[in-house]
Amino acid sequence: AKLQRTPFEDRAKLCKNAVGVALFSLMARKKTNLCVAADVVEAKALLDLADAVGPQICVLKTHCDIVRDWTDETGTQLRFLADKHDFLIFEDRKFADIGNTVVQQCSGGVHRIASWAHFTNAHALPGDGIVDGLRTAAGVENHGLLLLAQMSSAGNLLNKEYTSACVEMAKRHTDFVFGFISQERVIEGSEGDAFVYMTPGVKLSQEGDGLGQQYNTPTAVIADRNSDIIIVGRGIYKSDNPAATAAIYRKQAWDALA
Ligand code: 5BU
Repeated sequence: AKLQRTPFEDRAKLCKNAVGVALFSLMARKKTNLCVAADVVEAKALLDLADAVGPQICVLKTHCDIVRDWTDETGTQLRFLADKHDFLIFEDRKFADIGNTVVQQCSGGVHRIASWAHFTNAHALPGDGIVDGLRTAAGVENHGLLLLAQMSSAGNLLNKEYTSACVEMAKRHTDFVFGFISQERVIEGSEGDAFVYMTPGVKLSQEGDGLGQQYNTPTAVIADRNSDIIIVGRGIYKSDNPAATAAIYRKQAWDALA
């Protein structure tokens, strides 16, 4: 039997973090659960891609440290496009250090992530101090954090026990942590409805990349694994027409909710 899903607009009311509330609300309003992983290496290509796929997405995921000519203006322009097209910016930084260090890594350096990203993510490995550090770096208002509960890559070390520990950590920080990067929904029931689940490793054709990436289809991720948002990189930005391809992924992922 098909599981009963709580509508995103109702989940917005359960979430205790402002960015999580904004994300659930925008998904309900815009009717999209597609995140594009914009893994291109030049600022202009990143902004062009964001402008092209912007109408289709709820979230643009960045890796700012692969962009060879990143400047403060790149972040400013991304924020402009996020307002123009109504999407949120997620810097997939995967912080993994002690609290004091991640404060600097998130707010400072060349990238000043906290100044333009709506939210970022972290490994739970160092303990609760990483969450406290990132909360400090971000300021309390209008920022949020996802924890990496599961990964898509072959042979990863994030086993069931580790995933459970991530879930417990998230529950201790619901003011700031509003969800997970995971391969499936990792908290069942109404308690789990307060968190968002974003899943990478999604492609319509499922052969891997020779470097350990493992792919599932949008339908498998949303309908079978009960995740909320698909994250698609090469399946979209390497296609001949990223805007049109994004529309195809968007429709499949949204239809899989029904
Ligand atoms: P792809 O081109 O669709 O394979 O890109 C996937 C993106 O998601 C890429 O930016 C990765 O860094 C990111 N990713 C992932 O693939 N798997 C994971 O478990 C996590 C992030 Br966490």
